[in-house]
Amino acid sequence: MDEKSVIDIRDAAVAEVTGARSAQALDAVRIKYLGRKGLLTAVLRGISSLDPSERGRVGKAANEAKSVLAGLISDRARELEEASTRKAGAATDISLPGVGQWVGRKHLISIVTGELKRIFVGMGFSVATGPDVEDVFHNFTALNTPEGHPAREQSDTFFVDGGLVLRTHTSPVQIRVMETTPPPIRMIFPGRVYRKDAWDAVHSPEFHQLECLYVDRGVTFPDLKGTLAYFARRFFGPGTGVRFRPGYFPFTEPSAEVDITCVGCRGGQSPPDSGACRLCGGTGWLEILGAGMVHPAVFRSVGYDAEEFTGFAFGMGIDRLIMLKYGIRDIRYFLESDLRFLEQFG
Ligand code: 2NM
Repeated sequence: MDEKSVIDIRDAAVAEVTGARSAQALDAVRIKYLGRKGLLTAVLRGISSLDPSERGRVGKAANEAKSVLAGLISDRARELEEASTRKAGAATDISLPGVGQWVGRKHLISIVTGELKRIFVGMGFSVATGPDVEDVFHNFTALNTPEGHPAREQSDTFFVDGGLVLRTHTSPVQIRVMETTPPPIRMIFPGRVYRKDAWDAVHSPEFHQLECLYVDRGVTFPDLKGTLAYFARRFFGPGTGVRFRPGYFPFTEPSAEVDITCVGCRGGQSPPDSGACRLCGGTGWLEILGAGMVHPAVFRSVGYDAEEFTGFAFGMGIDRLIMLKYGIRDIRYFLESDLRFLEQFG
C-alpha cells in the first residue's frame, strides 16, 4: 500500500458519495469505505505492517481521506434528508405571492390584569393563582357556604364529573393559601371564573375576577376602606369618589358593596343632554366590587385562630371594570378575539 493508492481510494469514495441518490445508497458507500471491513479501515489497520519509510505518508493520507469522507457523508445525508421532506413535484415557485402573516395582539383583559397587579403589588400584595377546576370543599364549604345555600344552586354552577366544579369565584385559591401558609397574608388572586349564565351584553358564562385577602393581627374595616379608596383613584383617576353600602356575602361579616362615582356623568356633575345617565341611571354611582371582614367560620375551616387574627377580603369582576373604564357596551367582545376590537387597545 502506498500514498497514491490511498488517494485513489479517497477519490473513488468521494465520487460515490456525491453520486448517492438515497440514504440507503449513501449508507452502503459509508460501509464500503469506513465500515468495520471497509477499504479505508483496512488501510488504517495495515499501517503498522508497512515499511517504516512509508508509514508516515500513508498514515497521513489515510487519516485525511477518512475525515474528508466522514464530513462529506454527513453533508450529503443532510441534503438527502431535506430533499425527501420536500414533497415530490412541489418545487418552490418564487413567483407566487407570499402567505400573509397575521400579527396577534395582547388581549385587553391581559393588559388590564397586568395594570391591576402593578397597583396592588405596589401596595405590598403578592399574586397567587390556583386551579380552574375545584372541589366543592374549596369552592363552597370552606367559604361558609354549606349544602343547601342558594349560591350552590345547580343553576349557577358548572358541575364536572367526580364531584368537582368549575370555580365560581377565585376565593378557593385563598382557602388553599390559608391552608398551607400562616398569617400574615397580603395577596391578590386574579383568574378566570365560571357561572352558568346565559349570554347577553353584561353576562358571560366565563369571566375574570380579581380578589384580595389581607390577614394579620389587628386588620380593621378602615384598612379595607383605605385600600379600596387608593385603588379606585389609581385605576379610575384621582377625582374618583368611593362609597360603601351594607351588603351580604356568606364569607364576610360585616359585608359591603362598594360604589365609585359614575365614570359616565362624573357622579352626576355632568348630566347628559337628555334623560338619565346611560351608565348609572342617574344615581351618580356605579357598583364595582364586594368586600368585607373575613367571617370567623372561614378562618376556622383553614385552621386559623379567629380570636387572634382578623382580615379583609374583596372581589371584583375584571371584565366589568374594563367595560366601565373603556366604555365597552357588550361583554361578548371579550371572547370573540376579533382583531378589529383588540387592535384598539395596547
Ligand atoms: C368577594 C366579596 C367579599 C372573599 C372572601 C374571601 C375569603 F377567602 F377570605 F373568605 N375571599 N374572597 C370575598 C369577600 C369576595 O367578592 C365579591
